[in-house]
Amino acid sequence: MDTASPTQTLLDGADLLIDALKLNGISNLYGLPGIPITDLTRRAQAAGMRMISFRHEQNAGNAAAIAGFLTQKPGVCITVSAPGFLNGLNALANATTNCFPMILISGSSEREIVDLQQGDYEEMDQLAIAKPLAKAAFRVLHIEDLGIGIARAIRAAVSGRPGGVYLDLPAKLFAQTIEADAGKASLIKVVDPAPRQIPAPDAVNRALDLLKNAKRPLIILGKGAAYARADDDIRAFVEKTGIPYLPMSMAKGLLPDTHEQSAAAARSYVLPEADVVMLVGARLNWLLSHGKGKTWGGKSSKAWGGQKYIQVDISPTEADSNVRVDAPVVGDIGSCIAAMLNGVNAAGAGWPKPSGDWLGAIADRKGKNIAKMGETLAKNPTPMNFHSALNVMRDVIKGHPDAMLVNEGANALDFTRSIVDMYKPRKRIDVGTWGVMGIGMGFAVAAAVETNLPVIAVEGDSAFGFSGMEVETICRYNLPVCVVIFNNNGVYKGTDVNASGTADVTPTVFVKDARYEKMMEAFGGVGVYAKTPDELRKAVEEAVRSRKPTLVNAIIDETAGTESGRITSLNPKAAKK
Ligand code: FYN
Ligand code: ADP
Repeated sequence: MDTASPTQTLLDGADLLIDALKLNGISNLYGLPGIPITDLTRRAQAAGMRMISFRHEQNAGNAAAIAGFLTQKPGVCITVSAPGFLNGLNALANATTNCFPMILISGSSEREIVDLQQGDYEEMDQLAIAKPLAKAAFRVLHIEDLGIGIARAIRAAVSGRPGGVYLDLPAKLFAQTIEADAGKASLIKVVDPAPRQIPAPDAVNRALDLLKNAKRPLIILGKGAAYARADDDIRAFVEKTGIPYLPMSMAKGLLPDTHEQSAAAARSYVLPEADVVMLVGARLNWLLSHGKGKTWGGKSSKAWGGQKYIQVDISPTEADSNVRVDAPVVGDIGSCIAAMLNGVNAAGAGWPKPSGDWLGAIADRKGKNIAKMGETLAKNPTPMNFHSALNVMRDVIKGHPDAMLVNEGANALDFTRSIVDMYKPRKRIDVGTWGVMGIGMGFAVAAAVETNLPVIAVEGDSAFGFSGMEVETICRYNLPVCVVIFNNNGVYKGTDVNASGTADVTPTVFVKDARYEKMMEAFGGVGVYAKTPDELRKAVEEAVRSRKPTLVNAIIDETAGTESGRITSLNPKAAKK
């Protein structure tokens, strides 16, 4: 900050950017300092913002993205130019794919030199590269436009279908100055950044009619429903209609997984049998087999199963993306569910409950699956397998339903999803729409920073490797994060052999009996080597109690695990010769 005259103060680009973010209620930044944003990160901290500094931009970006999901405010990630920007871009693309509101702000090199390709320091046309991977992308060249740039970025990130926004800030901008009064006057406090979008009454009635006449209705709740924070109305709608529901992974806990209407344990029964399916903030993408094929009772892999669909979504173009949607309800989930609930309430006792046959058949299938799971969980093999270790994690989360659960891996992901019940909304955060590995430590840091609740990250040993260096970040900020690594010595499992006869191990195998817990000890946290369920339980309980950064190296049978977990069919092998 310079003094232009005794009466007028000058603000520079960094000052104004910080003021613009703070004016809009953004108080946390995730990023990594370097040219040209080093001073910005220091000054943001000095100005009262929480600047969480990472070891790699991808992890900072993932942190910002999940902060957006957890708060409904855009999570902001700040990076240096070209390589730092590209590292953050992975997270931005993932945020866009998952509908998480996020803003990636990257410093960039001198426009005149970049555009003439004259070989500037970290030269790259970042705006052009970000565009196809972001919901929107903007560049600010003049300090007078910074307020507008931030306002546009915020609106683009959180309005309608949320997503990732890129904001390009050339280095020169940070040094530009403006008189303080003019600078302040140029800022915008965004009014109503995510306006409600009220569904049309005829669309609501069409959907209610379809649901009312269904014989075997099913509701599928997705992470859009979790994001929308319409928890009470969603629960009331499910309970008043009596319709069974299936939670997608990050919608687990929106209603407690132990709810009697949950059909999660009868998934492969309800999908093909349902006649009307109501999707709430869930897309009919690969995770739902595109609404087609054997999963849905179709006669071939591309065949429609005959279900009719209601789709509640904020994006008008989502309907019909995979199969015909008979009743699209376009609007924000809070307004849509409130309108539909009004219809159900108005019908009162006239609202038809699903038939006893349908509910009975689901209960039957559920009962069998849960009993089978109970038997598997009761076993106590040596070494531990995924089930005996997850039996512990299931108890821990039951005892601490407010704890945040981060989850990534292949088997470590798939088994955790079906074994560990969630009891409250937005407590489970995971690999999402892309099934991406590497979200773990970034999500864990942001979950701790944004909620101040204990965080437990259940990680496959391979998945952990993508962001493992951030255990230093966890220790540096003394965050209440307990990382539990399910260590079976490799990707999927640790027993593959190199068929070529050379000295290298096979690509899926890691160093045997790696001592991951020492990584946490190296930075002052607690490391635990756990070979039994008792040791695992004690370590995680203690971590939750003490809130000390902890890493538990949970030793799993290296023969446990299947290739690609439950999505083996997506990992084709060449036909055997
Ligand atoms: C579920 N199940 C249960 C329970 N909950 N049984 C008993 N008790 C409980 N509480 C049953 C459920 O009915 C299924 O059995 C089975 O457990 C698995 O349930 P899940 O996980 O809901 O279903 P499924 O088929 O795995 O779901 C498909 C999917 C899912 C695509 C939505 O696999 C998924 O989210 N995958 C993401 C994978 C990913 O992103 N991986 C990262 C890349 S790994 P049945 O009904 O008998 O089928 C790189 O290699
Ligand atoms: P899942 O992976 O859990 O099935 P998806 O990411 O596929 O969830 O789907 C989320 C859907 O939710 C997207 O289609 C998105 O447009 C929608 N969505 C996100 N936020 C809202 C909201 N506030 N209101 C309505 N729809 C929303």
